[in-house]
Amino acid sequence: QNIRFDVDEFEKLKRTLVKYSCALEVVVTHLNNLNTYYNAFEPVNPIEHIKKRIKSPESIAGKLKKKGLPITAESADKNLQDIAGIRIICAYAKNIYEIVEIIRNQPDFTLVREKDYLNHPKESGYRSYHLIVEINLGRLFGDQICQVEIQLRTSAMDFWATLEHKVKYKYDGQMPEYLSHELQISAEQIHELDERMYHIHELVDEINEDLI
Ligand code: 0O2
Repeated sequence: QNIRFDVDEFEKLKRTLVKYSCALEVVVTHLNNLNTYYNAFEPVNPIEHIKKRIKSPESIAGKLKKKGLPITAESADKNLQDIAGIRIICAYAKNIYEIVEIIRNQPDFTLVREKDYLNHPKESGYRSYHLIVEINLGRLFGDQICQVEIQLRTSAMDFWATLEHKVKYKYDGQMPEYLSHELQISAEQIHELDERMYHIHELVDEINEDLI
């Protein structure tokens, strides 16, 4: 739909986004350290990979418009919680709760919101675990608080969400019924596949234990 910030607001937004980039790096560093820890000291690393992004100005403007909010830098800063976003891809859904627990207990972040779309999937079929954490950017930034969204999902859920997002974007939110139905069915199949893969993983673990 090409919603944009006006020139002055765009300049202000660029400055706001610097703050979010710094916050994103702080949180990513903690998560990368967790990844390093698992690789070095634990027999299995539940984290497959970590992705990060700063929401584009077009996407910020689109989301503000959708929510009926002013398309200004101040409004984005005040109302959007996912300007800085991190996605942690885990092998199995069970691993996600383990990582969530670690993030909850991380003293450098304050957890401000959690949504469990793993056990409570959206009507679309979307599954993921969402956390919003706050960090203090320190003296240089006048002790400003900044929010970062962390989404956790399996590779299969990520595959589904990426395709569904593309389809939704293509139809500008007006997805034909047959496509949303197809996507709901595939979301269920992906969920079953995730559970089967975990079952196989557990069986292999049992065999390994018997061999020891
Ligand atoms: P993008 O382009 O991925 O950033 P809020 O973000 O709090 O204003 P809401 O709906 O309360 O809105 O937040 P929620 O449910 O936690 O969802 C936020 C993000 O989760 C979305 O951001 C998507 O990334 C993802 N998401 C939520 N529902 C779906 C879904 O049905 N399908 C897919 N593919 N992704 C979903 P954005 O800004 O919408 O999109």
